[in-house]
Amino acid sequence: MTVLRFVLGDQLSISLSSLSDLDPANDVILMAEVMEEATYTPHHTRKIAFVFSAMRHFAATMEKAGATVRYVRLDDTGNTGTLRGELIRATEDLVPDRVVVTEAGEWRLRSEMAKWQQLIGTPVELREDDRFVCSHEEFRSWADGRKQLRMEFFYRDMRRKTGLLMTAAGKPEGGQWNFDTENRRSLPAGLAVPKLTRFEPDSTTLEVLDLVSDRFSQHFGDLDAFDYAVTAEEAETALQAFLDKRLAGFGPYQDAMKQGEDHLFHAVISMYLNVGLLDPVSVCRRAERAYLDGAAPLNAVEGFIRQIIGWREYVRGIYWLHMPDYAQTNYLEANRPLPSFYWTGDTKLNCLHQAIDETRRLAYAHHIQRLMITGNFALLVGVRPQEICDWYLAVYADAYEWVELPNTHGMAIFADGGVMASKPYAASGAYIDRMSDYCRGCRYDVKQKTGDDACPFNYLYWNFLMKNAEKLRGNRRLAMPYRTLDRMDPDRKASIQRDSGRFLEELSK
Ligand code: FAD
Ligand code: DLZ
Ligand code: SF4
Repeated sequence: MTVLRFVLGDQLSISLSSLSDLDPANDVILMAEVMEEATYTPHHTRKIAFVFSAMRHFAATMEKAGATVRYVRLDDTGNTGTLRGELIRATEDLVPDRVVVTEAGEWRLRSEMAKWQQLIGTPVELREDDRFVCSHEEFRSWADGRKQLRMEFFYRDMRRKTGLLMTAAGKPEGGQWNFDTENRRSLPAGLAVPKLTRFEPDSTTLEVLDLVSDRFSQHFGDLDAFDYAVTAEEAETALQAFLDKRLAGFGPYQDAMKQGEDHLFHAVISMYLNVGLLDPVSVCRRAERAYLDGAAPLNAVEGFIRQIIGWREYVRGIYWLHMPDYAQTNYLEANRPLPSFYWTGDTKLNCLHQAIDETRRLAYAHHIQRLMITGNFALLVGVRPQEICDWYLAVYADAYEWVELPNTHGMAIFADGGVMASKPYAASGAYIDRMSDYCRGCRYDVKQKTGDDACPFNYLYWNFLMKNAEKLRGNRRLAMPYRTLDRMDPDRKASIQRDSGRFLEELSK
């Protein structure tokens, strides 16, 4: 009895639900590099290379373990270019008794999967993706009846469920759930930042790099000096280097930004977690161990674990709870096209230039760059939700809609009207100046509030609050800025509107 087990490019985990009862003697694993998945959004070339190389390495690992893999390369003759086409071809060739597949992470593909059985006329068993702490069902029942779905309360439940950083008495380690008051510091001058571990491309990766530079030359992003981990073992090495050298600094400096330091104290593991090369709970247990061994302080370890069992699980829950309608909302009625410099980095606003340039080089930018630089700017100038979401989905190596969309649509641009965030993450230049050294190298002056040389974030921030007053004034967390606005001198208000009008007009050209 042959079972065809279809494994997608972000399902590269030996413990995957669709492989749990693999019979290597009879079953066939199907994996396919297809144009449709590589182009449904114009993915960064580094992301395509990473996914294809990791897929090829995973197939080789499975074959070494005795499994039979039908691996379809992008340039193989007969490649239909779609996952459904490859499924049809494989079922016609192999005539399996049934197909087993773990549900896709993105709504687009998950809803297509529901039609596969009818399409091929063979039973298709869709299995839950159990590489997460919280199932769809569990999130739904957590959300049921709650007025507000705040991450902090969800996170506490995930701590209780996993037992991570919990005492024997069932209390949070250190007597608090959250140590962020000890975090969010700016970088002290001269602080040395450990370098990231590089992985030299092997012959498989080199072949993929040639393929990608040949077939996707029109896509955004640099492919030079590709150095990602592409196997579970390499991802494990990358994680270990983070735990040894950067975890202790993760807490205090997780919101800091510095020109020329692309990763600072971040883990740089999201792309590995999201394709399954690392397991989220194991990663957290390793960080917890570092705390228990005295190698990293509690504020850093708790903050790191919160990102994974808190934020990562929570955004996935929100996505599946509200899709497909979630992607359609536009609470602030934002209607501006995405400025073209998001694709080139060609802007005089140095913070934006740095964040976009890093994104182009590495398919990576850390959270605060995504939220408070590119996200904040899109929020303040009112970029159309779909255009900014499509950009984030395309440009980051870790981008899959289940995690990208709530972070962008909800957290960064408030297009969901507050499902995710209790207020818009809008900030003026003062925040960027406090958390980075970008302003020193900028043509604009962050201290100036109005006029040609003033930092555009300064007037755009107040302009945003004025423009959206009807929708935002009632938000208690914005009471203070609205009080300041109400007391503001009318001349100052007029110059804010004038400067913003001029800037936005220029942006539209
Ligand atoms: P670290 O800062 O070291 O954090 C450790 C891990 O925690 C990450 O690897 C990630 O798995 C998890 N994590 C941290 N913050 C979040 C979060 N807000 N949501 C989900 N997981 C989180 N993350 C993605 O994985 N894919 C995306 O497409 C994505 N798009 C984003 C878009 C916007 C506008 C914003 C503001 C954030 C986005 N994030 C996304 C979340 C976050 O920015 C990245 O997970 C993080 O920058 C990855 O780098 P790191 O591994 O060095 O993370
Ligand atoms: C991201 C990606 C890319 C670039 N290419 C492929 C591919 O050729 N074949 C494949 O099976 N998966 C690919 N992926 C990952 C899928 O896009 C991902 O499985 C869906 O977006 C669902 O999360
Ligand atoms: Fe960005 Fe304003 Fe600072 Fe320039 S001055 S880097 S635009 S915050």
